[in-house]
Amino acid sequence: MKPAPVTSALTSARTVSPRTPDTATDSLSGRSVASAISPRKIIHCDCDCFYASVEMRDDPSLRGRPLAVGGRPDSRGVIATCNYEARRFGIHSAMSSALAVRKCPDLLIVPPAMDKYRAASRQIMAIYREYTELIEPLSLDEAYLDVTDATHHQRSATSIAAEIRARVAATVGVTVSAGVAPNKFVAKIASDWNKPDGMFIVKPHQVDAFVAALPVSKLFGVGRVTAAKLEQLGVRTCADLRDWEAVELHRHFGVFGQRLLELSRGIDSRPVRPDRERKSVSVETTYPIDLRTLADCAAEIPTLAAQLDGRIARAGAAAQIRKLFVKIRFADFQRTTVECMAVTPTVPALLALLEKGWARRAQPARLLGVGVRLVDGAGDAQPDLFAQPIEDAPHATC
Ligand code: DCP
Ligand code: MG
Repeated sequence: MKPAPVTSALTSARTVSPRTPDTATDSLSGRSVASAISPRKIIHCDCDCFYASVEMRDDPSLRGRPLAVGGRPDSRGVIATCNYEARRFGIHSAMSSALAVRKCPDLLIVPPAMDKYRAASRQIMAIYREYTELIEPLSLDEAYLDVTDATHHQRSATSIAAEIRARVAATVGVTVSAGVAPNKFVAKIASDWNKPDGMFIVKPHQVDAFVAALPVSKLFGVGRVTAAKLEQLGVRTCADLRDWEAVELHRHFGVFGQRLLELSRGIDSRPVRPDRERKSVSVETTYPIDLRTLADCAAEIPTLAAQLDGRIARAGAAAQIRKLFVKIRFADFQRTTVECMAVTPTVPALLALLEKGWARRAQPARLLGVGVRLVDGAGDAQPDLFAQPIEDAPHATC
């Protein structure tokens, strides 16, 4: 659902009040005091059907026809991604290749060539670095850029984003979609708005109206469970959420209630965290109802393992795994982590770790996480942002 046209500047006051969220980022991002009191300029860049774009670049005969990158349909292969022609048939990442071929018998599936994708990613990140040091890669094909203090193009983030898109297309041969906004959460949604090969700008005075029309499921940290709970409460859009009292939201969602309220008003003070070495990739879920038994926990492992596989693939980190771990937070908030040496996060290995961890307290669990630790110095200096839980992220800190 697209938001209503953004027409009024009257709505801006709550969202972009001069000092509120951005001052919090000051010490973390090292930004000047002057820039901290005006809205930030964040660009979220995300390549279009990244692996498939690289393949089409290298073999133009693949263009204009349904193409996927992934495993073979006859050996339980999975689709890593597909081009937009293939998406018209309902094909998407993580679908089994066998099903994809049933949906589109003309689909051509090529095997992944990670080295090529890593090389393209390095080139793209190098272009970003010409505009700002404040770059936070989220995966091989996705990054936040804080260009608040960038001096290019008379400080126009829109022009910077346009130039970056043109340069990546010309130099690397793939298209990047971009979102420009005063914070990460809005920039990320904006980059998806005109995909593929598009750009969407949300100016500070437009944030309030833009966010009001968004479904709550778009909010950072709102996964299926929270979205369903909100739906039960009659909350579908951010505008619906704004009608709620903080105390009521707290009653239903704990500390995440406050976060929900902020996000529904377009407030997101998370700084863009520049390159840190990526040390692990993980996913975790906080359950709305505690998992009472070991069997209940075990039943969740295949889902978590599948999510983890997707994250590892997106991070291009499969070759760098050295350990697996399972994290459990029990009903009494005590946390335990069990790990073992391994190079593949298989379900049986994760189940064995779960059993060990569970035995330490043997009481209901409110959160489960699974992850992999990577070899030291691995990757392209990308951060541990995959540690961000897939479902209901902020719950994990309650
Ligand atoms: N990837 C993967 N397995 C998944 C999801 C993604 O291997 N379950 C890989 C292939 C993608 C790349 O990560 O090309 C980037 O992931 P995105 O989610 O950004 O998807 P795309 O770039 O392919 O498509 P979009 O145009 O929607 O961004
Ligand atoms: Mg992408």
